[in-house]
Amino acid sequence: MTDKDTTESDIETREWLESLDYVLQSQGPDRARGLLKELQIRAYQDGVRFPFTANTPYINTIPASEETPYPGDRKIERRIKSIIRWNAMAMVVRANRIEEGLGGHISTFASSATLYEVGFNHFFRAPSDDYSGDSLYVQGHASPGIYARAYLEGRLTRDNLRNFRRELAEGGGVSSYPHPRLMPEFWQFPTVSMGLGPIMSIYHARFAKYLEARSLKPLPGGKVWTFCGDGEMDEPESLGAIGMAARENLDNLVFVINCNLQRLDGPVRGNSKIIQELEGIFRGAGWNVIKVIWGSDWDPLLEADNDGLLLKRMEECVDGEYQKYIVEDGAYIREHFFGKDPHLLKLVEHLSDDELNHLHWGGHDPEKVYAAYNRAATHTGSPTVILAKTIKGYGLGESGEGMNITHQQKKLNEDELREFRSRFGIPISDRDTLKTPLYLPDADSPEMVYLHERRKALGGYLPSRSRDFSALETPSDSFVEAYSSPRQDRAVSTTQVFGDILRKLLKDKSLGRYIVPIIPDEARTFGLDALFRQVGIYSAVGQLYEPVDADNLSYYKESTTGQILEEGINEAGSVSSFIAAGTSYSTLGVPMIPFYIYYSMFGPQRVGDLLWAAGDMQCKGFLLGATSGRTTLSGEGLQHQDGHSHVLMSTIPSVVSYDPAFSHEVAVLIRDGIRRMYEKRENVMYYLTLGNEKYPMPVMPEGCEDGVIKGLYRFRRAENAGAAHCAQLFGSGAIMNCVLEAQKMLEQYDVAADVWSVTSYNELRRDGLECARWNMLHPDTKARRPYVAQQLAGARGVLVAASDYMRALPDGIAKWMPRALTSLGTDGFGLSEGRTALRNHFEIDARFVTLATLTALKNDGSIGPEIATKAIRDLDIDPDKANPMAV
Ligand SMILES: Cc1ncc(C[n+]2csc(CCOP(=O)(O)OP(=O)(O)O)c2C)c(N)n1
Ligand SMILES: [Mg+2]
Repeated sequence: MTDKDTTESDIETREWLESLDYVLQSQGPDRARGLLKELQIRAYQDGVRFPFTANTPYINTIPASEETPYPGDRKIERRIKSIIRWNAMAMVVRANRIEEGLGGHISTFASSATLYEVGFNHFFRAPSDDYSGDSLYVQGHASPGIYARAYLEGRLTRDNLRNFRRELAEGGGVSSYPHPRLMPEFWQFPTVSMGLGPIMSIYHARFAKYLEARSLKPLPGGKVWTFCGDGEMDEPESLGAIGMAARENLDNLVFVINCNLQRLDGPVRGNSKIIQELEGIFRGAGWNVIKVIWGSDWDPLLEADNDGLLLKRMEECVDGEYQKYIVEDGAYIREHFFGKDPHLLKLVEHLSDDELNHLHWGGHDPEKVYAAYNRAATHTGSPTVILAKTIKGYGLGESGEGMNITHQQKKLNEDELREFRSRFGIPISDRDTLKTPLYLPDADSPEMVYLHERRKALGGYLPSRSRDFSALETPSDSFVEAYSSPRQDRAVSTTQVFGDILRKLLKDKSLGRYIVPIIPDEARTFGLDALFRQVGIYSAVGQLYEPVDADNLSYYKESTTGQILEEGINEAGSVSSFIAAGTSYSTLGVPMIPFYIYYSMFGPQRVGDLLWAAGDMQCKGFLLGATSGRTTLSGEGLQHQDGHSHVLMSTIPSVVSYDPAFSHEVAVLIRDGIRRMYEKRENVMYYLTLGNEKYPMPVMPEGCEDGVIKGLYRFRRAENAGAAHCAQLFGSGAIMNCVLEAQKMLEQYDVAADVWSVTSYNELRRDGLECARWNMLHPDTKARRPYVAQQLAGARGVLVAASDYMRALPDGIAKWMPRALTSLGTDGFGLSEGRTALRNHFEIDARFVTLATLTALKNDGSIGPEIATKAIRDLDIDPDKANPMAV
């Protein structure tokens, strides 16, 4: 190309742009859009192909001309924000002076102070008599800023802030991050495990719509505001459900992504631009995207950018360069950013280096942030994401602002403290500054008056968590009676029993409407497809088609008032729904009872962190691990056979877990769960494993309810009480049948064995640990006896336990047993085989229970080794068989 060509194409470009300007000015954006579309079609017809882009130019989505005037007092708001900035910084610095390594973060809130403050002053509405209240998912590491505001509001004390990260200190402290379990009247949502806030908030917003559709939401409204980090968006959970949010038109949801371009180690996307990348992803998913990139002082420059050179420069710079402009001075910005083109240099020749250095980014400009929030708050039809460009460590001075180390910065030196103080105008003397005191303006100062007025106008203070809800009624005794004497000629599985119970509960006059069945595309596997017709599957749009199985009794019925949440193949989403339902007693003002039924293998080992967050959130509800048991689920193999979910569940303190064997046990436990969680209002979750092996269910032994709940009861005494030897056998889940069979086999070896049903090793262990602790702390009083020890006090003979789970479970209570315990279990990887072969492989069938019992008798000298050897022969056990634990 010659110079002449360049000039000609420049002129041509300008002419086209001027035409566009003319159309825009004279006929408005709709006409301009139509014209561009026409052009695009014509070009396409003529063979011009456009590369795919979901992006808009790298400028603010809302042009300055469309901004609404700022309704607040900018000056006072800046003062309030500055004081909050100072106190947030001071609490972290002080904590680390008291105890080195106590941690805390300064730079996250420093970058997002404006994002929060505009919200607190103008948008975040608290619950009131006629409004459900907004939900705030705060970036976990920004907690000091939220505490600092609550301090000004008088909701936290000076001591609370001084004891940041020292919750046990005198006067009470505050937790490191948002933890509803630790601060149950303050925090609602635990967000610090990155990625969980975004996905939980999406399902929370959807659950609010679900409750509305079912006319169960007590109050209207309630926006969900989710603050996340740009680095956090790399978590698969952060983006994993955004398609669902768009599909469900969640216009009650606003994501605010704090794009400070940095994460912990360095830049989020040094070589490209995170805002553009996220814009493409969210627009592609159907979200309303609002970019807040440039502050107001860039407006005149963009206005004067007639030839688009500034925009071109903005587009070509990568985040690594933008980060560099933060740490360098104005001269550097002039040379490296504007210096690329003489026209650009001319554009800023009226600005001093200092002014160039202080050109703001959008996320630090209240007017730009306000415009974005205002549009998000009024937008309908889809969720909104605001991508706000900010500076990590804003205001922390040279060693903090924009530096790669800033995330970890917990200390400021003397100069930095003074600079921070002066920059934000905190009225503290030079000498006092070094002590980093918390600063509280007088109660009647304009700042304090304004701050309270604004919150009053918005209904009260946030974040704030409610604990209250009206208790639900526990089902009556007849609920269990229905399962106490089942038909003996019919074999059923515990999954079927559960299905029956669920159907009954859904029909229950008082409880029915509060039940939320949640299924990740496995209803047919669990025989629950009849529920589709009975209560319908929730869909925001109902059913726009005639289902192929419309003639069937249990056809696939979708409905706007459907009760089932059918989440598709999505355990993370399903657990998030479970959390939304199980915490709605607090977050949405109505106690809902989720029953989340799933393949037990894809429980805690797949979504353990979300379940941990559920515990933190004081979630209630029932988790049903179906097709459980490493040998009970036959054929499926290594990646399906769960022999350890009870071990994993035992790590979550608020989970109460059971491995029931019989129908009466399932009924007793579900009734007890409703009683504890919804009548007594305990914030625990129930975990029940369910099997798919069918067998006739026995008659409920009289008086066993207490034992079922505590974890153990004698199910069947030996019929050969006068035998030479004794044993106590313990069984759980489907393996109870193997144990009962062994009881019979042992008769041939002159052993009288009692059989116990162990519904929960975890509960027995919890009780044992509690007794041991109490006894340690009260040596001079009568020692408490663990329940298991009490029950086995008079029991004679050797002790043998077998379950479809790892030996760690029975071994966990062995020390409270009267004698040594032999445990059988399913340690090792699974394999695909039939049930019988699997139980032989894992050495837990009736033959092995028999052999283990005889071995224990041999070990205590009751019988000779020849009897065990004979049993090996009688029972056709291969002593050289493969070791299931070998890898
Ligand atoms: C699941 C998980 N992994 C790692 C961390 C540790 N971590 C805490 S903050 C952080 C960086 C956060 O960066 P970003 O999301 O960009 O937030 P910013 O502080 O920059 O606003 C990391 C890696 C965590 N909290 N959670
Ligand atoms: Mg970041």
